[in-house]
Amino acid sequence: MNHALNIVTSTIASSIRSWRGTSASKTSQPPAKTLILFDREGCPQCRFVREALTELNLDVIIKPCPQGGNAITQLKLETGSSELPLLIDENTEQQIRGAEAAVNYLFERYRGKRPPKQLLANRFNQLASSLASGIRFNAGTVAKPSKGADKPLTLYSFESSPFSRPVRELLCELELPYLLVTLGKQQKSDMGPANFRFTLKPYQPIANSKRDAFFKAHGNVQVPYLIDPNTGISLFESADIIKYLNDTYAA
Ligand SMILES: N[C@@H](CCC(=O)N[C@@H](CS)C(=O)NCC(=O)O)C(=O)O
Repeated sequence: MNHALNIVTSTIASSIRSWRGTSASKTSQPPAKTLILFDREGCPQCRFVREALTELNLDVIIKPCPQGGNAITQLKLETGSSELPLLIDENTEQQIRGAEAAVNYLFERYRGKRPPKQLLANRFNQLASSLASGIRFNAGTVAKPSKGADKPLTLYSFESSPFSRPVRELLCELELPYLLVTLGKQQKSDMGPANFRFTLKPYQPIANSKRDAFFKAHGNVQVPYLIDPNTGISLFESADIIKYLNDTYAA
């Protein structure tokens, strides 16, 4: 797909989901062990869990399970079911299947309260999430021939980011596991693109946040940002990241 069209349809997908997965909690503490999510980017149910993870400011290791890929076959062999999403929390030794159960678990465990109803897998939200996948032509659903990667990649992103979604879709299609570092927006001045903040003052992320660490390392905060330990490459710019992933990993 042409990149401009890619970003337009991705923006529409985020709008259909009312930009859930944009804001991030200022108070959540990261768990000792990173959560793991068996996920399919284009799956309407999985989206609710990723939205919750951004809103709770929780990072997660994504194990992509596109249709027709090896990972979903392996998951079925190991757990007896290929139902997605599957959330693993090694901190509490919990395995939670299904979006509603996973979103409830995450909010209760990491926020001490019930999730907002917009993140629950009710009929209205399921319809909206299916439409969001539809407008993306169900990208991030079916496996593409891939060379695979030895080590997991790292992607900085937040769920509703229109520029990050096409990258996540491709990582899923290529079945490349990755650490998803969520950089949701924590204050008004985090809003907007990196070069056009909704503030007149110099941009300053909240002190000691993940955004602050990113800002100190790069002089700004912009997603998507990909780190590939397999090749030593790190990249900004969604179009460049997509080209890199296709050139390096598509078989
Ligand atoms: N040209 C860049 C644009 C990336 C961009 O504007 N990303 C937005 C999020 S969708 C961003 O980083 N905003 C600043 C922020 O979140 O702090 C690309 O294609 O990757």
